[in-house]
Amino acid sequence: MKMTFRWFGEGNDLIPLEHVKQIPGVEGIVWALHDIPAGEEWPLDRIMEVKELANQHGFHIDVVESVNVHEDIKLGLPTRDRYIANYKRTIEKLAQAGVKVICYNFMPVFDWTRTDLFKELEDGSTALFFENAKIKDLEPMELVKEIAGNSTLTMPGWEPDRLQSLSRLFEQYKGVTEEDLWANLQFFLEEIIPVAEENNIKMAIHPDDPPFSVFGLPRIIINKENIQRFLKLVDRPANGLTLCSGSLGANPTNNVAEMIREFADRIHFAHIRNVNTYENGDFIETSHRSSDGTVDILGIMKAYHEIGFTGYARPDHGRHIWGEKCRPGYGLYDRGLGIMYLWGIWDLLERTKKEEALCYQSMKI
Ligand code: CS2
Ligand code: MN
Repeated sequence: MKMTFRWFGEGNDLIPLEHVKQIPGVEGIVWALHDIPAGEEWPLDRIMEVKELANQHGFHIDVVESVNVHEDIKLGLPTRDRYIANYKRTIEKLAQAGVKVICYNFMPVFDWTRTDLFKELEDGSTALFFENAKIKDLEPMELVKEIAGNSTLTMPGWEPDRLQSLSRLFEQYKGVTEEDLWANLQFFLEEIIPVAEENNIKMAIHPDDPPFSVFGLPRIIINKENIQRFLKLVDRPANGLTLCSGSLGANPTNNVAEMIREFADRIHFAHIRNVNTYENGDFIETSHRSSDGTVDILGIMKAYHEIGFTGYARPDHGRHIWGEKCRPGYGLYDRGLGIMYLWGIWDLLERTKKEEALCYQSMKI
């Protein structure tokens, strides 16, 4: 397992890379050019700047999260060709810089969706929260004010350019069914996967967060059956997954450990985090500890260990603790704690495996 840490870029992240370096075992930063609008080509000199900076701090830049997909591609509009051509050129440039995995998502309009960014937990920490009843009463624009208006930093998935055209986008998605979205995703994959292959890059789709329809918009990367279908759209290793335990775990019927075993060789990037789900459909993000939420983090780590996972991983979101002023969901402290929890489990699994092998050997003698 190659441990990484999401970092938003110089001047755009409140966490210095020197501090990230102090978390044990972090090899690389997960990054993006967050100011480039979806659909535009990423300039090589900007990519190289990030690489240089990361390398100076002893990090690699193997994983990009995300190269966002323009809405016209998801909508299947004729204008998609231009955006797909740009996407291909971005893949080529990222490959030139040594990038190995590109994370992206195919969620219409909104990326991750929550109703509160700073919901207080019993211990005084705060975390991202999704309130099912609240979302049903909200207009999309009200949610945007609640979310984007509550953060001084631009959050991934809530970029101003995306939100400006919100009402037009909702108009455009009227009548777009899940099957339409599948067809548009297939078209996109058939175009870009060969380019990814030629450039030795693995594409890794992020599941929809939450894994069910919000505001009546279609969502398709939501459960085991749909992921099986996704992988067959273009049945090649370069067409793979970012398996996000927190996103999928917001639906308690999703068994993430089982998915890890089934999709093993197609998981290029592991997002590991916990959420606590409630019967009324609400959920809150928690610490990584297994017993703090309803996602079986222990079982998930066992599954990764069992398949001999050598891909990239990162702690996903964290709570806001110890008075830290940070991006919603992306503080240093709780993600640092999360990494140590994951290493604790992983190291013990490694040790146990070695001891068992020794024991087996001595039994044979
Ligand atoms: C997120 C998303 O859950 C997550 O990892 O914070 O914004 C994620 O980065 C995108 O959906 C990936 O494309
Ligand atoms: Mn995730």
